Amino acid sequence: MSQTNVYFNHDGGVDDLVSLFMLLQMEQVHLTGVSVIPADGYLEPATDASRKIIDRFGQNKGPVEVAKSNSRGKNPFPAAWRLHSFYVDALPVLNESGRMEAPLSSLPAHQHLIEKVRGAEGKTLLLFTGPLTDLARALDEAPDIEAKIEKLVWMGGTFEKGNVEEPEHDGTAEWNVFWDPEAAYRVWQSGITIDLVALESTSKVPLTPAVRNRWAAERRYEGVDFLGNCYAGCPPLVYSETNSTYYLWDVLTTASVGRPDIVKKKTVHCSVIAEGPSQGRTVEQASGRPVNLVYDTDPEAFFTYMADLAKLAAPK
Ligand code: AGV
Ligand code: CA
Repeated sequence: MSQTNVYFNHDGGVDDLVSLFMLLQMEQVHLTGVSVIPADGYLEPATDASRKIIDRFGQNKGPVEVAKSNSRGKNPFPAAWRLHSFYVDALPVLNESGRMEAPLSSLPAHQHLIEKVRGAEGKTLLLFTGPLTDLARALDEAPDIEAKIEKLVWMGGTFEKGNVEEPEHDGTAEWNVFWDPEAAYRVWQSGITIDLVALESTSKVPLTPAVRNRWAAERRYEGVDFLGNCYAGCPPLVYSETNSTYYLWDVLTTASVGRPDIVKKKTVHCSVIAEGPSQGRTVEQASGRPVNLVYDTDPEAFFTYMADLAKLAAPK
């Protein structure tokens, strides 16, 4: 089977780490590298958890190197969310062997990305489930890589209500853009094709008690049990949305790489606001650059795909 080169940069949230787990189960994916930026998580536990997930659940992939980012954002994530990275890193299933074998790169993430894109045979698809800081830096340092990027699939943005609830902000932005609005602005200036998995689609896949029960009922599969355990630290949607309600933002983004048929896309011309009270907002604008907005999904097909992939992690 022909494989697609995929380079994955994530920011250590629960759904970022579950995304890595999912990617490792996709047979059509050749994972050329992983890097971790300390935005919605802390660097050490998010990096360690990534290496342990590759060790424990990367049975079908060759060695996958992990790199740490030295990028820092403009608007920090709430610590309460970032602490989830310690929880996943401590899960017993990831610590049973007592070892960490997936190689750690000595390069910072943005240079690791440059190295892996340049070194790949053919083009590479970039999957980003956190802020775009490392990509913006990579493009500044090595403009030649643009020609070798197949496209960027990014969890970020919205053209409806944002999810940033912070003083001095008007609430119009999505968090991954808000953390480093200038980085998104920079990537928008490039010629890279962008698939934008925005809140329009991710809001269709909240974590709910029903989803949890579905995983619980199939916990005899080690991979499905892993999903349930990862999300046990996240508040579900029961009555109405709060600032801590969890959606499967990044996992839907990752699933759209393996199964493009479960999402709907349309072209939108837009730009990114880099400063002021709306910083991080993505706005529709006739003069803006085109992106493929992922605006809808079929939740049932998505959750079925997710569980099916998880079952591959530990065949019974
Ligand atoms: O805005 C969504 C992004 C996704 O990449 N992250 C979480 C996902 O990893 C930030 C975020 C928004 N609301 C959150 C977030 C919440 N309630 N808990 C944790 N992270
Ligand atoms: Ca994320």
